[in-house]
Amino acid sequence: MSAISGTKLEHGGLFFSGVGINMNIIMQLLLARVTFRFSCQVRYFHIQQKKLAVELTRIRYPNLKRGPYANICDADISNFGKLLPGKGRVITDVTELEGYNTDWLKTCRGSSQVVLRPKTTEEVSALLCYCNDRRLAVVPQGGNTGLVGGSVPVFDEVIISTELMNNIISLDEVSGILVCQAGCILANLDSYLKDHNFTMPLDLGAKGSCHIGGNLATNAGGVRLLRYGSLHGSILGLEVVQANGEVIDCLSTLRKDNTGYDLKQLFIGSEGTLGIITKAAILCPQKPNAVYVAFLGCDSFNRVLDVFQKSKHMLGEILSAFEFMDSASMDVIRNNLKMPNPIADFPFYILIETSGSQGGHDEEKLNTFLETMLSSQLVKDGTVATDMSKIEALWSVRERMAEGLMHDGYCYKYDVSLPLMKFYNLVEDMRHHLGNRVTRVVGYGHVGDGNLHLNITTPAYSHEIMDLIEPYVYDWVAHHHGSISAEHGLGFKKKQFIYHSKTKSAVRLMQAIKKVMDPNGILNPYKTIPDAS
Ligand code: FAD
Ligand code: 2HG
Ligand code: ZN
Repeated sequence: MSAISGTKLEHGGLFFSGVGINMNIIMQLLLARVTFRFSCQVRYFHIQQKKLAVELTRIRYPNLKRGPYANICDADISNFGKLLPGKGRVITDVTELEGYNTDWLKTCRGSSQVVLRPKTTEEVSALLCYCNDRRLAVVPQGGNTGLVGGSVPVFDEVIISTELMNNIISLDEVSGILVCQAGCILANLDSYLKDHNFTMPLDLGAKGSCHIGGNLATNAGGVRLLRYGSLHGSILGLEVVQANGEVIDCLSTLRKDNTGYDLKQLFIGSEGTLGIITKAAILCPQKPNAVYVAFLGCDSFNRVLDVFQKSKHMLGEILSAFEFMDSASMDVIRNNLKMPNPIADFPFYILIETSGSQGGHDEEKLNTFLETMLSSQLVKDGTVATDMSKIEALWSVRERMAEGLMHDGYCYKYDVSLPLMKFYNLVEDMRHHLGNRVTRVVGYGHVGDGNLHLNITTPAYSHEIMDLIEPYVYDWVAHHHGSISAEHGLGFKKKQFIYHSKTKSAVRLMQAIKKVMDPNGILNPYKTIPDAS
């Protein structure tokens, strides 16, 4: 990758020199806008599954017991073929199954013998009705980019993939309401919307692979949550198929609809345990006309927090992302991905994005803000990108962290919410706790949302290291009144720690809801909530 050559930030001001008209900058901005549409078609890298032998989950976790489900037989495969006629709809080839059985992190591997690829809601309904009658356990799967082992089987569950459910159904160009099938890839939806002057209210590093159904099932957060809020607010309606095959049509496209319980909210974040999401109605914001990204260096985490506070005050409504990473994270980018640090070395880095409707207005605000940050020494150095290729280059330093960490071998991944004052203490404490037994302990994440990504790596998986980290990390988070899962969910890996963030009575209610909606427990067993027994 070539060096990033965004506009250099210097105290006293090369950047956006003053408030007067600067033709050079206006040309740059115009260019950025013109290239925007084209670049978004190609900007996303598809996340590849590398071919590595990953230990089977049932072997790595020998205490697990397979649930009371039926074993799949030849007659089932043949019946699936009748329900899904045509080529490539029922996959049983062992080599092809590998990718569906293994999670993106290469930490969980199931041994499912079949992947089913429906195209319509009716087909999903027929498949679930069949599996429920036969007591065959099922894993719903979208882009398989989940980070908590929720998207792959633990034993031999049938995989129902939404890959072929990728139709955009409608876009209301007045209200910005998009209706689509669950298997649409997030980046494709965003590209489509950009052509119509809208954007998705959600953005994350896995956008080139993850499906909107998977995003909803995990209630994914990502880098735009600070601006557009959680999916609980942007989703107007859902169509979902229940475990017994019954279709629940809550696909409202109304902004206001207070008629009875808001059932769609139950499915958002339910990680495939309550139903399979087949369609969604999404309220999409207007595409911003002007986007700028600043990448800044700071001396301490307290300075990062000061800059965050000032950015809310001074950038106000145009602030669309506030991300941070520490110097150990930058080492991953440099050493494992061979990408350059866009600025000089600092203990902490901040990525700030602004999105607005008027370039000149945003430019003036950002300029004043950055001048203030530099003159007050809260920020020591930085670079600003105004055109799309440089903006993407800066974002990739942050967004490719998860990929970079994988080069170390095994990654112990924690995604927690913490009060900002305690936020970085966890990383420091964990470094102290683990000493030189691990390759590295890094901290980065969505400061704007109080969401820390703590990652620890070792050359290979080690039970001893795992025992040192868990439950220590969860006790730490609970002690500081945080959440043990901010945005990735609980999936397979974190389900037993739910009590660190939820009360016994809350979990009991979840179990009761699960029992009503999936009495045979066929939907994504071994995930998200502990069994009632
Ligand atoms: P999958 O991984 O296939 O499935 C995830 C869960 O949803 C599983 O439990 C599965 O059973 C269930 N599921 C999938 N589809 C359906 C459906 N149609 N109906 C019901 N259940 C279903 N997450 C964030 O929140 N924020 C981030 O910033 C972020 N960045 C990431 C960056 C990278 C590089 C990677 C690899 C992952 C990142 N993630 C992030 C995690 C992941 O991308 C999200 O959880 C995403 O929403 C998962 O979507 P998916 O289609 O890949 O779902
Ligand atoms: C991100 O914000 C994702 O980049 C992944 O949520 C976080 O790698 C992680 O821990
Ligand atoms: Zn994240």
